[in-house]
Amino acid sequence: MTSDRSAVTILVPGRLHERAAARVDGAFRMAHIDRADKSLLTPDLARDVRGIAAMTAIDAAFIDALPNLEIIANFGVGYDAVDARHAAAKGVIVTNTPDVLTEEVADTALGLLINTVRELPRAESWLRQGRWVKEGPYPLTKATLRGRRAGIFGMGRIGLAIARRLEAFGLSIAYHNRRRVAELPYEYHPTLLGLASAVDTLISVAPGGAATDKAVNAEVLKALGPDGVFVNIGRGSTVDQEALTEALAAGYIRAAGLDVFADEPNVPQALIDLPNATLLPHVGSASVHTRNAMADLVVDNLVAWFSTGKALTPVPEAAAIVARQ
Ligand code: 8YV
Repeated sequence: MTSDRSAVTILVPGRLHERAAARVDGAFRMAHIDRADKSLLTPDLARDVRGIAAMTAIDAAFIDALPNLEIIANFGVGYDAVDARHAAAKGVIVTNTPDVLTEEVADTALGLLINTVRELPRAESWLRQGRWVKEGPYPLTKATLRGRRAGIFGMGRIGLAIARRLEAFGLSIAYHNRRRVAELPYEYHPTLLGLASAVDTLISVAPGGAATDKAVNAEVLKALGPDGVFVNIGRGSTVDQEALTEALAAGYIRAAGLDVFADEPNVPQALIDLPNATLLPHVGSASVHTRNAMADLVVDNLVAWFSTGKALTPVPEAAAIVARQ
């Protein structure tokens, strides 16, 4: 534990939310480098860094280059870009930003689902382009939410918040998760393919990482059927993006709504060209309100760690680590 926080060096590699950076600067000694690359560290800086506030990937080599590192505070609930297992093995705690973004991301998921099924962005373009006046009403949408069976891939906090909303919309709900979640009234499927076969609307909220890499593949997509809708609000890595593009182009499924992509911010032109893809630039949690709350939680974790020796929201890999004196 540390009594004088202003003597603690917190490294900010790359871009960080403005409010988080301002608070880090006020409470600690903040250092900045352009990216999380060990070749940018001077020997003095490498020795001094005790914490990182990160909105970028932190790999094992970077962790290894910082001998006095104690904590990596990740901006975001998803921390697949941080090598948390390696950090934990070295006694470095990793924190993320759960809860404060749950409702915002669930709201976005529902908006994206409705936009995808009812073609609202295209209908708005119809009006803006003057086609309502010239050509008449926007064509009736082939798809509807009515009667849809929703399947949620990833039943964590956000998955549950989406399920509650879908219930209010009158949809039936099933889910796939690593484990069945006790006391949930929704039908559980032990495999993703089993879930996809049982529903026509698959919403992925699953975290990134090796266990979910390209889990939503051609077979899973085809199992949704020709009226199938796929929505992704989790991570782009969980989907075989080429297979998805092919499924949309060939009509194996009806439509997809995507907030996340395999190689952000790069979205393949083939996907952009598809009229049955509704695409958002990773805005799930992106309101001023929610990003401020996430920024505060990043810094509150650092402050708590260096003043009490306990982080507020450690990720599971790091939960057992206790502060160095
Ligand atoms: C943010 C997210 O876009 O929390 C997450 O896991 O994906 C988003 O809320 C991201 O953290 C910003 O870097």
